[in-house]
Amino acid sequence: MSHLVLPFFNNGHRQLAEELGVWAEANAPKDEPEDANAVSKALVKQLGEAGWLDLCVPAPAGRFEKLDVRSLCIARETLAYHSSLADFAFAMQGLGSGPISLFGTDEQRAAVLPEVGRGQKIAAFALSEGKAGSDVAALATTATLEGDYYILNGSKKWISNAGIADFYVVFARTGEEEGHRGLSALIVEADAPGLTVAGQIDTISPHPLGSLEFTDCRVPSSVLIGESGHGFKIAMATLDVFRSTVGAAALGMARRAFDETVRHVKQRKAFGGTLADLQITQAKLAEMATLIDASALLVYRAAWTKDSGAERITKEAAMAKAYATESAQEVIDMAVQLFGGRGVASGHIVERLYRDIRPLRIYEGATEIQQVIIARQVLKEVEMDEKSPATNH
Ligand code: COS
Repeated sequence: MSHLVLPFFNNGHRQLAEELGVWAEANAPKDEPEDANAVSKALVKQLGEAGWLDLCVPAPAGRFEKLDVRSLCIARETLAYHSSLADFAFAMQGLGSGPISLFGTDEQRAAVLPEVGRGQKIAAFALSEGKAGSDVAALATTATLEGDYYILNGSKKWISNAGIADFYVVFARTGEEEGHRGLSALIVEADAPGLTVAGQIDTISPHPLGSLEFTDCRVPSSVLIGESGHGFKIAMATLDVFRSTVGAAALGMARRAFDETVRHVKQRKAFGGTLADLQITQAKLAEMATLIDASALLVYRAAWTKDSGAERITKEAAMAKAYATESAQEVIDMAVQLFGGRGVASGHIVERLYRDIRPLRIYEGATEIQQVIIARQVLKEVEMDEKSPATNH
């Protein structure tokens, strides 16, 4: 991880990368598990006991006063290098409790975050629905205030940790206004009456994923996070923080594919030498190395910008997520190609990475959504420049 010498980082970050790397090498699953739910649950416990999940929540439950996005990124990059499921287990503790960390009251934080940070409570972020994935403002699950309770009705789909989570941060329509201004975020315990897990979803990269059904699900009004009607912005601000970490996970996977490939091409005999002697191979290695370094710069630029106090890193995080995930897919594809037949054999490390990287280009906002976000921010910046007196001579 040569980028750790860059001025984005301090010695604490470098030490984290080294220590977590040693831990992951020894503890992360080496093979794809038969039962992803059970292994994920065990990984949360293991990560918690080893003290790594305190990066996912702010102090006093966590290690840092505010979430340190560079540490989250280093952790995801390191874990994803070894196991996409270990990375997933870590990441979901952060994303699932993120709205509480960023917008919760002291009471809400105290009730949830210490256990999330110790791996004793599993968190989940319940935003997507069957008919509202990219278009968050179209979500239809309702939360109707009746006295001191919200009554939830509707369903959620593609929810990571559905079935193993202890609580869900649920985004629902509270109806203050139409569209994005009528949503709120609520903490719903997994055993709330009226909440059922409506099925697990199998994917090309197995991890806990499923649907939720709310039927007159009654929760106390004290579970509201932030202000009523501000759910859309809470979701977006949480995603701003965690999207750069998705880029970091992609970076870890790309790096693993690259390292495996370099080892392979240096020893694989072909045409009287090794694959590495061929200029066509060298061109691929050059492309892979450059995509990886460019991704690292974008990911850690976004993380550093947030850690340096920026209120929003919407554009930087979207660039990091889109570029690093798309580049990692390209890098891993080149790795598969250079491994030849072995690269597509079930169970080979690059075959697994080829499947593991794919969902990252979709979840937490597909690449096309990141492009929309980047373009809107760029246009907004140009508009502001045009209005600013300094450029209006
Ligand atoms: N932080 C704070 N506020 C934000 C924000 C952010 N990152 N992004 C948008 N907002 C605000 C806007 O400023 C706007 O505020 P006003 O009401 O004051 O005007 C409001 O939110 C609506 O924003 P926008 O007009 O951009 O909303 P759209 O409905 O056009 O949707 C996209 C925007 C497409 C970007 C959003 O729906 C999205 O991110 N979709 C992908 C969802 C996703 O990641 N799903 C995966 C689920 S987790 S696995």
